[in-house]
Amino acid sequence: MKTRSWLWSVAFLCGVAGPLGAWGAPADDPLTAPRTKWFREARLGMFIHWGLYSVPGGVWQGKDVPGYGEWIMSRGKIPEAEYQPLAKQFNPVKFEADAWAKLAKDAGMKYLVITSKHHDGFCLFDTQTTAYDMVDGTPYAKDVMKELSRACREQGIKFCFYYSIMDWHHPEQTRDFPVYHEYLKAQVRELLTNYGPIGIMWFDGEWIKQWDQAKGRELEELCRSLQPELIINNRVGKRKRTDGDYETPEQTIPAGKIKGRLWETCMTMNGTWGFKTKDHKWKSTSECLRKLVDIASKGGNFLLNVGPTPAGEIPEPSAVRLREMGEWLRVNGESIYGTEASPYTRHPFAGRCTTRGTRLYVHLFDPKPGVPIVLAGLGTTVRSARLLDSSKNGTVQVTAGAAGPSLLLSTVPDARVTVIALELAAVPSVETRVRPGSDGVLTLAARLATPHGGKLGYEQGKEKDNLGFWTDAKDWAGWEFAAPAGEYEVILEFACDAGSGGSRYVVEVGEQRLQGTVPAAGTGSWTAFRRIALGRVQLPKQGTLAIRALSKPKLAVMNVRSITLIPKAQ
Ligand code: FHN
Repeated sequence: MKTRSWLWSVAFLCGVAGPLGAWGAPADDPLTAPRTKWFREARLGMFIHWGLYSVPGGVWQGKDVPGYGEWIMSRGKIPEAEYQPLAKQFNPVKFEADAWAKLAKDAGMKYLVITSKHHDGFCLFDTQTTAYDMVDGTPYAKDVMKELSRACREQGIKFCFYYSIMDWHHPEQTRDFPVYHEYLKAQVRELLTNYGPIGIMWFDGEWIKQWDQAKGRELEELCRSLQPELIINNRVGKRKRTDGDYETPEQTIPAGKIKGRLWETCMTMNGTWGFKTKDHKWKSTSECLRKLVDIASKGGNFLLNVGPTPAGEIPEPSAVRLREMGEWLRVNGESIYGTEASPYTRHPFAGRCTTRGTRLYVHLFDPKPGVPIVLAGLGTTVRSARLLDSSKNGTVQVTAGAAGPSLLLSTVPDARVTVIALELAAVPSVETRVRPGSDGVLTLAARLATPHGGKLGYEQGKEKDNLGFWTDAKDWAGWEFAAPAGEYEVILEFACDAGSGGSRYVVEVGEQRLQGTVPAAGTGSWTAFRRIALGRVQLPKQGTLAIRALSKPKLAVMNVRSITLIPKAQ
């Protein structure tokens, strides 16, 4: 054990302050600590799943094996004795560490996380703990991690390790865990000793029953004692909010910011982490960019995966998308890197926002020239506006309005995501409460609602400007409002396909409830909207109005375009 780590351990045991807080936890706050500054600004990283599973590429004995490519040993029920010989075929003669690091750089990625050891137990790094590794076990016989860590440092990319706690290869992982536990710690020591400064230890496979919170804490303590600047993900423990430095939602983007925690969404670019020869379900560059923007608008990072081939090449469809993302970021990156989350929890337009002090970046998805975009609820004065992409010499016209400033584009430089930088008179403040118009009528439009649940959401385009996909009766929608207190008539504007009628619903304001039933015959189609008076409510000066389903006998409850509240005096 290196002197330094021994001292840290002694210091820790004597209670001397070090990089450690309570047993393994950091002494600092990851949300503000200097050691996490690069991560909080990075926004985009490359995930790499590469190993023996890349050799079969999802096919075993001529048959397609379902599921992720890196799970082929398990999903294909391949005996260890038949899987291990793959090491003798793993000879990535086309691997070029510099090319991988340069592609990450060209993609605008600030860090790279690679599988040092995945669940199959094969080690891509040179380890003294087993011969089941790249150097002793393959014809390639070189330490690819040494090469890649060097290349990343030369490109200014943070080099990071993924490491699986679960290990299908080590016989003691299931039989005599303390033996395997020492093996695991010895390997983690090697990873944090032999490859220079490491940005992140990205643990995984923590779900095994032999792993628990205490072991997670001990592993954190070991990692932080070896590299005090290291960032560790929450899967070092059991993914509790106190485990590691940040949360790791996978293949999904949270509905909003994760309060009190740094976070990073990891996602495949097609349908698999590890290489599969037959998986061509590639996300488009536009989808990847819009996911990056959505994640940045909620203050998170995007860890986007590539699964290299057994020969050591990054699949061309991945490389094309990464280079196109990099081109977009070279023009618009100031609206992503180092920004803070949007002031909106619900964006009243097709797009997202990020902020930097008094600057508000408005990211528009597929905007149309000459069609105004209303930043409803933005109460801060706009001083100036400019397109980040000046390639089309476009202009932005800003008009103040009762609901909020509106933006008018003369041209659209990039339909995928067009970014407008607004200089404001102060830090942006958004009033998300819906207010009545000058006529006193309070119109709760679908685009201003907050849907709750996994399916119900806002639909826009063609004849759609409504809440739709209400296929889960537990989903509901709410509006925050501010209006003069008093009695209002409630008008619901809804549509329902002929075959999906009969649902019962309720509109609630505080304790007041107005119930209704969707006609059995619906309204004719999902876009044949009809208005119906539900009754009267007493509105408080501000509050929440909710619409919920009480029953859903068919496919979906209904589509909702708006709920209008007309003051009694009218
Ligand atoms: O089982 C792994 C999977 O193979 C992949 O590595 C993902 C990436 O985060 N993690 C686990 C599934 O949660």
